[in-house]
Amino acid sequence: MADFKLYCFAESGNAYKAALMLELCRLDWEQVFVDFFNGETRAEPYRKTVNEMGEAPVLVHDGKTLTQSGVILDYLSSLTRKFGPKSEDEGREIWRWVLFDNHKLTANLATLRYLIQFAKTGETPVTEFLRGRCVNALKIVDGHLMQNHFMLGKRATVADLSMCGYLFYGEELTVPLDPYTNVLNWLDRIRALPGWKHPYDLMQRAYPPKKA
Ligand SMILES: N[C@@H](CCC(=O)N[C@@H](CS)C(=O)NCC(=O)O)C(=O)O
Repeated sequence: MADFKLYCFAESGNAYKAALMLELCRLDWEQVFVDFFNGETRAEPYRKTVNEMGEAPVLVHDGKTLTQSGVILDYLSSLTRKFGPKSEDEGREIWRWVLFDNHKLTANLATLRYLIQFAKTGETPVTEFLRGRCVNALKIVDGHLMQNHFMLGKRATVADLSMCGYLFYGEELTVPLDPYTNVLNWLDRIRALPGWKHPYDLMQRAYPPKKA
């Protein structure tokens, strides 16, 4: 049995954040497939026995169950001493970007992609609104990266691993990334980290859902 178990599925950029960290740290991990598109995370057994919040990712290690990708990244960086802060100030700077990511970047990118790619809503006032929010967040990240190779400067940290979570899904996002050249260059730098893999090469896909 692997040391780390990650409840995940390949379409989840949130799960990817954790899977990428496990991979970059060369940890011994295995996937527990979450059948998201058949409603597994919303069903009672998952909420009762895996995650009361009804979400993936969930990391199980050493008798502990951790949820929320930011917390999982923080846990793994403390454990491995990789991609973590070198000082308290850096620690706060990492959390500042992880929170921005969860609230402004991932939240909007993930919801927009879900509606268009998986729920097949087509363009609606809601998708237009979400795309505007994505663009605002991307402009902020692009501006920050004008002066910095990674979010905290010269070194990749879990802030980068959190923030890149959805950006490798490319055209599925339906938000063209071409205007954000600093973001594109930063994604290239993340892609160049030893051990980097695309989400679809790291985890099993849940879409299209097999009939339950
Ligand atoms: N803030 C959470 C977000 C997790 C999240 O929203 N996960 C999605 C998959 S990407 C999920 O499991 N959603 C379940 C649902 O909406 O029923 C994190 O960073 O882990």
